[in-house]
Amino acid sequence: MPKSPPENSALLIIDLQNDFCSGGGLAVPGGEEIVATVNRLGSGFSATVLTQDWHPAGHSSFASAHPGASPYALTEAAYGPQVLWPDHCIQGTDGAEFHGDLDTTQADLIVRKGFRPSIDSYSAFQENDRQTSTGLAGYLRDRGIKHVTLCGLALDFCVKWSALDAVTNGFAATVLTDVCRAIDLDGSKTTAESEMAAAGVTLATSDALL
Ligand code: VGL
Ligand code: ZN
Repeated sequence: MPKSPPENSALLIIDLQNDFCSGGGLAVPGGEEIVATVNRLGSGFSATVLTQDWHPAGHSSFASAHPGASPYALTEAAYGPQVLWPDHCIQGTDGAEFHGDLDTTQADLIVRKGFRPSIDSYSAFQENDRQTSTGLAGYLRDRGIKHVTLCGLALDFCVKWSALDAVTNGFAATVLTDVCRAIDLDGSKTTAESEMAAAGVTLATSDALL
């Protein structure tokens, strides 16, 4: 029997999609290993939200959209530095679907992000231009949510930015680090954990809830 999450608390499951799992376009090592635990986190939350990375073909964050560029290189977008990724999570493809074992029935809301051709969005709250809102903060506020618990992929990109923006938007945030996996570009996993801790995000493990 899962232990109760805090009152007015939402579970935010970040980008648990085929392309971030083994064999996917932007596979995060061990991405699929977290699915069973995510399912066990269960229904004790006041709200459960899934995010879905959802790019149009030829998205500006894809290296393939920049002639001569290699994946994982940095480019300068209109809004600042942007990592170029292998093609992933293209709208309507199998890679963009949630992992087949993920129990999506508990989700109240699916937030799609990264659908604007010229703006990437790591965060569930705010796109990479740091100005365009996804609407999630308003949704959570309207539902009386005060605290978000995050898990999913990838710890050092979409989970990190979502957790930091949760705090910026006035929510308390906890990241379940064992229910995340990282891309770990040049030590980005360790940096992400320090940045989150410094911003007041609580780093915890799922045994606090299971
Ligand atoms: C992600 C890179 C590009 C993520 C999404 O889910 O962390 N990373 N798109
Ligand atoms: Zn993406």
